[in-house]
Amino acid sequence: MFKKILIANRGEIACRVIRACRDMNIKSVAVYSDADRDALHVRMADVAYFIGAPPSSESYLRGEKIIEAVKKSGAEAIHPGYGFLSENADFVRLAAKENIVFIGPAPEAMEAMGGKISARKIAIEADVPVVPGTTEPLETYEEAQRIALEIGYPIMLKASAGGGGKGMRFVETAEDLKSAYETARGEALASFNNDEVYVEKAVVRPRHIEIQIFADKHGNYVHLGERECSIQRRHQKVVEECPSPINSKELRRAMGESAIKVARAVDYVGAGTVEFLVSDETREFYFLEMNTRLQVEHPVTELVTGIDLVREQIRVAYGEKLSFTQEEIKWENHAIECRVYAEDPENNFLPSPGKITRLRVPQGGGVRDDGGVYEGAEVSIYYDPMISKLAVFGKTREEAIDRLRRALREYEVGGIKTTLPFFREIVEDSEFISGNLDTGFIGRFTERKKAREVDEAARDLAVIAAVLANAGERKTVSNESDKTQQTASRWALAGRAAAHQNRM
Ligand code: MV4
Repeated sequence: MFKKILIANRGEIACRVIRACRDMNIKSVAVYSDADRDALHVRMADVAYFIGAPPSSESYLRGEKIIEAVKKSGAEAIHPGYGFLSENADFVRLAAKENIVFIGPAPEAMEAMGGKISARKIAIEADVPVVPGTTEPLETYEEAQRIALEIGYPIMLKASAGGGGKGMRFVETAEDLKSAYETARGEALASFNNDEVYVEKAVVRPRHIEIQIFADKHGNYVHLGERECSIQRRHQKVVEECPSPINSKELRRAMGESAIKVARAVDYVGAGTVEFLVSDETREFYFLEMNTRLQVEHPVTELVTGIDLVREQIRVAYGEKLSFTQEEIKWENHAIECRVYAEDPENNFLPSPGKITRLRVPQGGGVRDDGGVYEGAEVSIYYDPMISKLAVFGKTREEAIDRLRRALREYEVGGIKTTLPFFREIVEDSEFISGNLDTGFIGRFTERKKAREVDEAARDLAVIAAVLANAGERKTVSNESDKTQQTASRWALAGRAAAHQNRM
């Protein structure tokens, strides 16, 4: 086995990988920027190398700096985590030139799945269902018009290089096409330096369900089931679970087989995720894209299958065969994960950097917290403000939700704002509890929350009005006007205080 691995990442995922290394008696090497001198991953690793200034472009994205650290440290392999260089084919080639093992797929597989149009073509050739639409970039607006009419509105315009919803437009009718086409292309060019867009038929109320796959260098392919990731805010996942509330044996097997077909088509090696849209009405599924990395939400799959995905990544990269067969994979229990961010849910989820003055992490049965910070640590403005992933499991989805409520109640973070209060509301939401999850969930949830707050404010006002009116009446019947007025204003104050408390 490898003796030393460099982790080309930071935050919780660097800590997660360091833990796997330690479990396997492999030495870990961290890299860090100026902003991360005191970061948890640096403290946890066996050794750490400084790689540059705080902006990612001057540190965690500098391939040559990281290769230099690998050579100095004597590490044999690089674990890229997610984000940063994890899907950068040129970086994989740079490592290969220096005889360093990249823990992930070959650069060709990465490139084949890098563009959405290219990925769609591969899926179609592999006989995997895709959403009806084009397999070439649109040349002109007129072409978009013709195709949209052919497949029927509503449609989606998507940037081939897209991600995070950039360059993506939902188009309801033909009237909206022209401006949507132009803004999608403009946004794609500005964001990805590539203005290729294509058309897909819009799936109504889709669910986002993805399949975890794994392959070794000996041609063995397995799938580890699905993750439901339909709860997203601005195209960022916030809650993920396994199994999907709409899981059935048949759907899992069909989606799993399709995912493996896509992976085989590019000779995939390692951990990968194949994303699908699933129609909530018909349960039909359509290939969306493949992510050629370990995903943020991998813990829910680990909790349900009992497989350590990072350990398996390391074994496979070393050349070992998968440690399990498809038949040996069993799905037990139900797991749910919340991404805890240093963001203010009361202020449009604005990042809330700063010093963590207090940290109490939930513990006990069925709880796993993958964190990247400690009490006293700083949350920097330079990177993604996710501070931890709180994952729980229970025998059933209901039990998992109860566990999640308990864990969220135990969780305390001081000094910065976090998304914990937002999750405490989600776990009480009737649609969430019933598993009625689709891509419109957060929108509807936010509307319900607003309506509730308006209701509460109206009720508080009614209480205050009633108290004041009552005081006014008493004033007219009695003649102790001074005393009554004092009583009335005290009641009004109490009313306002109660109203205020209600909203906390
Ligand atoms: C779609 C879609 C409906 N129809 N594609 C793709 C990337 C993801 N970030 C948003 N995507 C969507 N693609 C077709 N043909 C609806 C969405 C979508 C969505 C998907 C999953 C989770 C949340 C979402 C929120 C808005 C739109």
